[in-house]
Amino acid sequence: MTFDLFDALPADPDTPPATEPLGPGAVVLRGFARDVDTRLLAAVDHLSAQAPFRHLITPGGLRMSVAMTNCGEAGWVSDRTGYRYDPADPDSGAPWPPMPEVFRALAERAAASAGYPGFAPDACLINRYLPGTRLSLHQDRDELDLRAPIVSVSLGLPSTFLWGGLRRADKPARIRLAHGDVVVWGGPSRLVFHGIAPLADDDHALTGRTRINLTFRKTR
Ligand code: MD6
Ligand code: FE
Repeated sequence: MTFDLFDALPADPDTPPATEPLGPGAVVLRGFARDVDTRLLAAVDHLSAQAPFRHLITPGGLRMSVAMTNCGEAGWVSDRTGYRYDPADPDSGAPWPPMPEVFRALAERAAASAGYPGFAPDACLINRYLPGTRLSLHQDRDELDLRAPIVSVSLGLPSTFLWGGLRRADKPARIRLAHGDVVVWGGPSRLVFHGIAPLADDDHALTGRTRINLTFRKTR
């Protein structure tokens, strides 16, 4: 007879589960990106030297408080004419920088462990938050193929993620997202309204007074 000592140990009540369900087809993978965090952040510095962060203007004429840039074959942009995926950076006319392999591999690995094997993102939106920055409730619906999930990676300062419902008026749950957490969502949750509450001021060892979010999409 074999006896495995570890089978006898109860779950540590202080250790939260690594995978938390958020809704149907949506999960938070706690700390999933931590093993590559410094490589991701170095890549963000490199990418934003080529395609600088900027504050986009919404179709309604408001300047977004989140600063954004992109990498990959297409980048998400907004201006007075609307939202779109553009193969070029409108500020320079040049193609967006290619998606680094460490980005692509992480997104594929996260999607697979959330039940979406074979995720092949063609776009990565990079969001930068400073204290006070917020992102109001919205749906991600500019992608042609809504069967593919979205993979969202949080780095640096923690944030409060607002997770609503399929109607704008649904009251959102508040979910804490910390450095290295990855949210994967698709399926019945793909069009859920979501946002980020105003970022609290703090200092993070790797990013200072900044939160970085990477969202990977398959746009076509
Ligand atoms: C953010 N994220 O976490 C903003 N959208 O900074 C998003 O808007 C988002 O995290 C679609 C799917 C996952 C996301
Ligand atoms: Fe979004």
